[in-house]
Amino acid sequence: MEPLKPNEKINVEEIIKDLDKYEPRRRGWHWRERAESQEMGPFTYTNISKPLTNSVPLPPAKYFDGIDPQPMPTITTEIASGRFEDDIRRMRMAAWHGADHIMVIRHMGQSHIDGLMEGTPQGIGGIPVTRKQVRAQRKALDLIEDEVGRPINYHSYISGVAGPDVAVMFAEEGINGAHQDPQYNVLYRDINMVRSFVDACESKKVMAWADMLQIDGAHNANATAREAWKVMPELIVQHSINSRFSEKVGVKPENISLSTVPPTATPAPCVYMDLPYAVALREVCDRYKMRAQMNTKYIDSSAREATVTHVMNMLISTLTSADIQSTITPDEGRNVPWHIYNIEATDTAKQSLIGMSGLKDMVELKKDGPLRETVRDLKERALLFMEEIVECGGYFKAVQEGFFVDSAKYPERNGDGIARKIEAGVGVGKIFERDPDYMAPVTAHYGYNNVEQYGGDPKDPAALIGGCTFEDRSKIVYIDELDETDCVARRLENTAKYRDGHTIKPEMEWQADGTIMITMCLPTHKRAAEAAALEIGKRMGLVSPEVISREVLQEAEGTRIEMKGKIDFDIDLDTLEIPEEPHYMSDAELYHEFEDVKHMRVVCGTVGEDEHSVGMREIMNIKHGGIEKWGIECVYLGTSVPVEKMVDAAIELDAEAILASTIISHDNIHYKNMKRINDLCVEKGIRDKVIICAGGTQVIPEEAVKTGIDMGFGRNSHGIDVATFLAEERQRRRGERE
Ligand code: Z97
Repeated sequence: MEPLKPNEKINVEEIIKDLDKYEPRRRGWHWRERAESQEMGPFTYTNISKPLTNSVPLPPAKYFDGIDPQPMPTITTEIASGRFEDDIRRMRMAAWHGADHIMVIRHMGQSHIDGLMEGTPQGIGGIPVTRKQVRAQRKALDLIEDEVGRPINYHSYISGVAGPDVAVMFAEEGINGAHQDPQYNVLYRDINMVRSFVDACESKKVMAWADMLQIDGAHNANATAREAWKVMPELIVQHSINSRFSEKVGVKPENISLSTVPPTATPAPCVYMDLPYAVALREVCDRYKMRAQMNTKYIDSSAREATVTHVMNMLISTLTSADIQSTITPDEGRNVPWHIYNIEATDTAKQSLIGMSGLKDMVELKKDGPLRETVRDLKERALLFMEEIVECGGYFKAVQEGFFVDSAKYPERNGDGIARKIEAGVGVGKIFERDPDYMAPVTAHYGYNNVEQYGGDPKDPAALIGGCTFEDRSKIVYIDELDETDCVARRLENTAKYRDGHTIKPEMEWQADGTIMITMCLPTHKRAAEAAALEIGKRMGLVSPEVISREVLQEAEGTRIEMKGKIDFDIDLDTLEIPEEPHYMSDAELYHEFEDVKHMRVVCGTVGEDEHSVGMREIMNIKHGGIEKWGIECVYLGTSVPVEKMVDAAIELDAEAILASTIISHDNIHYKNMKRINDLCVEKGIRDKVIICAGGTQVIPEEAVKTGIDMGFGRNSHGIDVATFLAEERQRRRGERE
């Protein structure tokens, strides 16, 4: 496909064309690379990764020529809209903001489906993961990674009763990372434990062959436990079990990543509790990578509060380590998986990690005191937990006895752990011993392939059939769609008119969903505020208004409400008058013009019978970015300055410009005064020497220039507007600019 153009939408229809012929360009995970130069703009960083070729920098970067330093950790964004085609556009936005690990959340409960799903059905809370969907998204990411100039890792889940099938499909399709942890199946999906661990051998072997990064599922214990922070010893145990098991199957330690989560959040003293846990985990599991995600157990519907939790979690990542910083959507509490929150969270991660980079060069974790004591305590508890698993007869027995996700801090027990029976669960009894004449002429198979009896080579078992799908892609069976109605083609048909570049509708989740969010402060108590908000939504014409967040400002005085709703009309861009973007010179260009090229003196004042002074001062004074900032010398003549005095002062002081403020507009006196200044300058023979500008709230620039002056500045004009004009006008007069 043609490379993407930054100012053109990604063409999803093109991406899904000829998907049967698409071949992934690589396998394996990609880590960010350290930038050769740690200098960027005016700053020296300690550990930034290679910059992107196309990106959206953080908003204040505009003060520094738009630099966009990228931290070293990979940044994950989790995407869960339910329509994979809309997710493709979301991925592109996220990549431009700095995400390079796209984690596709799957439709809830896919774990229970014993086989591959096909086609592109719509999902709830994620997408049904299918070959067509991953192929389309990996193909889109190929284009997106070329556009941003950094490889992007694509990720989903190898969990559930179809784990090995999904693993093979992911290996075939060049998927770069996946969650794989048999404990997840057992504890949270009630899948038979024997089946889960046997399947995990097969899945992990395939993942190892495909060089995928494996992320475990231990974080679910924290999210599920009644008192989440109490499972800290167990979290260490779960991470250790899956990691060692994976290594034994053949996964390289550097491809094993722990899904670690700070176990608590405010109002707990969370850093005090979470930091020792993070240190203990990293010390016990020091061979592996850390994928840090934020706490999502204790979170409400306030994006502000969730963002603070996210940032505090990243403080812990910075004080310890994180190879991958996950972001989730820090608004998980309100369960609205919207584009804007993927981007916000990615920006929050980038901003925090860059802001805190180098912290450890200055701050050291104490080697004694409560930190070390708690670290030791947690490690001992984890070790005792492990020992008790062995004593009771092994992992399966321990699960049966409810060792896991118990809400007490080990070795205390509440007896409320998730207990599963060895002889029960989804897929029970579906493990069969291999027959003596069993034969598996495939690559990356766990255990013996038994190909010798048919003349095969155990080192290359698939050679017996001329290669399996890993060697010969033509053997992959690509199924396009199974359902003619629940599929991407139908959905794209329904939204076709919104892709013509002319018609738009707001969207949060899916193309043209029409969703908008409104924030309001209602001066009443919470229940009344909610009801009032819905009424406001109705009267505004919103379809299905729904309050998604409420925060008490004060019981009687007010409630902050966030409400979503849909609009049911389109906007035709062709009917809009879109004003041109204001144009400004950069700080550097302005400093150069007024400091290096030539000093500029200007005379300023409010003309006529006009005592207003605030506007003129704002334009002059450095405090709010007035023109003094760039070295322009302002001689202020005061208010109610006669026109003659303005012009005479310009002559006496050899000023290059006259800046006249004129607020009063009765009888068009403002324009009349502008004309008088211009005429007087002509009369006195200095018109070609001075630049004349006039400003005020009632000034319309087009009308102002009709009076003969050079420029007018209306409402909302600032120092930068005036300085840019003065510099450019001067350059025009020097013949350096058209
Ligand atoms: C995360 N924030 O980082 P199904 N396997 C594992 C999982 O953790 C999950 C699934 C499968 C979270 C994202 C929670 N994780 C969401 C190890 C889900 C999901 O729903 O069982 O079919 O798959 O992962």
